[in-house]
Amino acid sequence: MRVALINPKFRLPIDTRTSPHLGLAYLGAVSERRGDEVRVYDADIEDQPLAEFLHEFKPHLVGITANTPQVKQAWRTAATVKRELDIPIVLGGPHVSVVTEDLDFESLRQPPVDLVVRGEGEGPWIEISNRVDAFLRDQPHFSAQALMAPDLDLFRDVKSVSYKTGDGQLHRNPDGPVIADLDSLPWPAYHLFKMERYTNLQPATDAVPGERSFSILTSRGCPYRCTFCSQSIMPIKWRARSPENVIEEWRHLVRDLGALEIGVLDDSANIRRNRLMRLADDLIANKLNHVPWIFVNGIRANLADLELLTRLKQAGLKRTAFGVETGDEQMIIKIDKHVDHNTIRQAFKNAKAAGIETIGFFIIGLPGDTRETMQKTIDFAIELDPMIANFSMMTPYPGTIVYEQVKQGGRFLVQDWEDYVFFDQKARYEMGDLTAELMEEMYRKAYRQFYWRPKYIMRAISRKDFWLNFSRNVRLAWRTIVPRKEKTELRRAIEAAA
Ligand code: B12
Ligand code: SF4
Repeated sequence: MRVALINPKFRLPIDTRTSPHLGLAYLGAVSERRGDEVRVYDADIEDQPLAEFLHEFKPHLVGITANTPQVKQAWRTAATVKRELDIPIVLGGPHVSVVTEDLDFESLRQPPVDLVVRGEGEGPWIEISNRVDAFLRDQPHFSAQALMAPDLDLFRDVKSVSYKTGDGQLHRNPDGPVIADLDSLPWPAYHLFKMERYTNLQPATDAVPGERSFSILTSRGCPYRCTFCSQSIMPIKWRARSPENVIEEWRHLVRDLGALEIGVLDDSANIRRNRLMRLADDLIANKLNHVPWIFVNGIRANLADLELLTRLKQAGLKRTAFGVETGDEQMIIKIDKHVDHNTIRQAFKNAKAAGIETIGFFIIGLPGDTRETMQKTIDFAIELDPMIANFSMMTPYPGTIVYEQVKQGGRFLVQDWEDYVFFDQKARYEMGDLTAELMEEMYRKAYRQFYWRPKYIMRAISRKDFWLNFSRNVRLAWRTIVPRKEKTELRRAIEAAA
C-alpha cells in the first residue's frame, strides 16, 4: 500500500529554523516496517505543489500532523487531498488529541477528515493501515466513502481512534495502552525527508546544516503536569529506551548519517539518573562523544547534580535547557513546577561548573502574574545568566490547567488556532489586572533587559557561532527593539499560499 505523511505548512512569525518532523519520521518507519511504500510531504520545505505530488504518488492513505497553530492548515491540506483523490484522511498530533475540549470531533466535523488518532500514533496508525489494506485487497478501486460506510464500521475497535462514518456520525473509541517497550520501535525514517533542505533544531548548535543535524528521543512522557504545559500526546507515564537501544541509533546517526550535532528532544530526559549515567558511559566507551549534543527541551533542575552533569559533559553534552518559567517564589508553586528557586540556582551552577552551556525557558504572563512577579522573572533570568534566555508569551493551550483558568476567570484574545504561537509579541489572554498591554510591555522588556547587557553582548560576540550567524543575530537583536509584523499578515500569507 502507498501511504503519504504530510506536515502542513506553518512557518512561525519568527526567524525559526526547520527540522524534520520526528513524529512523522516514526510513523514513516513503522509504515515501512509494515511493508508500505511511504513518502513524506513536508510543506515547509517542499516546492512541488501538493496536487502534483498526490497525482504522482497516488497514495491509498494520507496522514496529516497537526499541532494547535497548524490545525487549520491541516484542514485546508485535507481539503486539497480530498479534492484530488478520494482516499481516507487521518489527522494526528497534539491538537486533535485534546478530548477534554472535543478537539478530535472538531477536526472530524471538517468534511474531508475521516479519522483522528489521539496520542502516541504508531500503534493506531498501523492498525488503521492494516484495515485499509485489507479492504483495498477486496476492492482495489475503493473510495473513502465506501471505507467509512456505517454498516461496515471498520474502525469500531481500533483504540485511541476517533472517526466519522459515512452517515456523519462521530465516534470516539477508548484510549489504547501506551507503548510499553520503546525499544520495539524502529528508528525514525530520516531517509524519507529531503534532509538538505532543513536547517537545524532551535535552539541547537548554530551553523550546522540540516542534513548533518539530527534529533533523537531517548524517553517519552513526563511524570509532571505543569499547569501551562500541553501534554496531550505523551501520557503521564514516563518510559525510556534502554541505553543499548539508544546507543545503536546514536551510532547510526554519527557513523552512517554523519551527524555533526544531535538534539535530544525528550520532555524530561533525567527522570532516572542511573539510566543517563549509563548512557553517558556508553557514549564514551563507544567513542561517540566527539559529536556535540544538546538537551533541547529542558531537563528537570531538581535532578541535575554536578556528578551527573560532569559525566554528561564528558559524553559530549554541549548545552542543556532548564524550564525555569518564573522568578517568583509563589508563582512557581502555583504552576505545579515542583522545584524551588534554590534548586534551579544550583542546577545552573552545576551545569556551568561542568562546562555545559545553558538555556533558560521563562514565561511572561502566567495567570496571577503582576508587574512585580514578571520583573522578578526577568531579574532571575539575569541572575542565572544562561547563554540563551527564551521568554515565551503565556499561551493557554487547550487541555492545560491554564486554559481552564482563563476560561473561568479571564478573556481569550486569540481569534483562532493560528494565533496559538508564543514566540510572538502578542498577549493571548487577559485576566484581572493582568492586561495585554502589561504582558506585552514586560515581554519586550524581558528581551531588552536580558540581551542588551554589556556583559551579555561581550560574551556573545566572543563566540564563534555568533559571527557565523551574524545577520540572523542582528535581526533577532533588532526585533527586541522594533515590534514584529502583525500576526494577521502571517495568516494572510498562509491563506494566500493555501
Ligand atoms: C521539537 C519540538 C518543536 C520543534 C520542531 C517541531 C517539529 N518539526 O516536530 C520546534 C522548535 C520547531 C517547535 C515549534 C513549535 N512547537 Co513544539 N515541540 C517540540 C517537542 C519538544 C518535541 C516534538 C517531537 O518530536 N515529539 C516526539 C514525536 C515522536 O511526537 P509527535 O511529533 O507529537 O508525534 C507523535 C504523535 O503526536 C502522533 N502524531 C503526530 N502527528 C501525527 C499524524 C498522524 C497521521 C498520526 C496517525 C499520528 C500523529 O504520533 C507521533 C508518534 O507517536 C514537543 C514536545 C513533545 N513532547 O512532543 C513540542 C510541542 C509539540 N510543541 C509545541 C508548540 C506549542 C510549538 C509551537 C507552536 C511553539 C511556538 N513557537 O509558538 C511551535 C510550532 C511550530 C510549527 N511550525 O508547527 C507543543 C504543542 C502543543 C499543541 N497543543 O499544539 C508541544 C507538545 C510542547 C508542549 N508540551 O507544550 N517544536
Ligand atoms: S513543562 Fe516540562 S516538567 Fe512540566 S509537564 Fe511539561 S514537560 Fe513535564
